[in-house]
Amino acid sequence: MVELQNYAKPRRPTWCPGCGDFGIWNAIKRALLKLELAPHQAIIYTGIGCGSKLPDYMTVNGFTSIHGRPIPVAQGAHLANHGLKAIVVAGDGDTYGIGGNHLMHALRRNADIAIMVQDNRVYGLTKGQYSPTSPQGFKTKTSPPPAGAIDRPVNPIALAMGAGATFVARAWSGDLPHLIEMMMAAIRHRGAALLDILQPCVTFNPDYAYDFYRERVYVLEENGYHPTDRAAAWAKAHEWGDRISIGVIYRVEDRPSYEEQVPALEGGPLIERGFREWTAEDYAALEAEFV
Ligand SMILES: Cc1ncc(C[n+]2csc(CCOP(=O)(O)OP(=O)(O)O)c2C)c(N)n1
Ligand code: SF4
Repeated sequence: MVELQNYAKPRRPTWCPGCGDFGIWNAIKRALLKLELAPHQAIIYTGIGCGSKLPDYMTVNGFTSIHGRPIPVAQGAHLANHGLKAIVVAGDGDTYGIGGNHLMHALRRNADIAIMVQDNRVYGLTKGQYSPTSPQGFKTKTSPPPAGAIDRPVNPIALAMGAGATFVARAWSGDLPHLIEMMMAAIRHRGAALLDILQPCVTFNPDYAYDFYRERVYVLEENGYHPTDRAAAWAKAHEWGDRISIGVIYRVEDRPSYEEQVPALEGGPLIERGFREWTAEDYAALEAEFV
């Protein structure tokens, strides 16, 4: 039987005290445990960012890609071994900025990956530049006063719905039981799941920390909300201000994943099927065709 300590590692996170990454780190271990996924049955792909250090601090398969690229790396690796649960954990800069193109295509393909975004609305690791989800007017070294950030922020929920996502949810790192539920639902989902996790960066974005979210968030599941109603979900996607919903905002249940539709994967994960030795005749046939 798997236990919580199976995911533990004797290494202390270097995150600032109070960082929301601690909640995400605690929640993912518990979500894997509740799903009875042993460390060798899942893999966490990350990019580069404060939060992307997460697999360093737990026992699980991990793949640190480069900034903005964990999604395509996960998609490729998942084609080779779709028997392993694929989870991407990366920052808002990583996922909605430099990796935004990859996000869109993974969602429309319904690639079987749970994408969890540590959305602190700032670039943490590189010391506080504004990010795609930073509010207008946010003043940083790259969005200096008097105007601050001029761009309108990305709306992750509407972006994902527009891209054809079949699972779109929001959680926040200060509500651990609910975050665990959302992570479990995202991992269980058949196809691509986007889970936007509101996460305080207490060092570079202190105005959007614990008090801000605690005063505003409410749980959709407790309010009779049905995530299969697209029109209601679209309206919910644009609710942001005094009230911020957390929960599954939109879900399509009957669409097959990308991997389920790839004919070459019908016989099971490629990695388990061995490799055929190439003969001299195979090479000769290839040469005759292309040279
Ligand atoms: C291709 C590339 N561009 C830029 C960087 C520099 N860089 C590293 S992390 C980062 C942003 C981190 O912000 P985010 O992804 O939101 O994660 P956080 O640190 O806030 O968790 C940037 C711009 C890089 N490492 N590689
Ligand atoms: S800089 Fe921000 S995101 Fe990075 S560890 Fe510190 S509080 Fe967390």
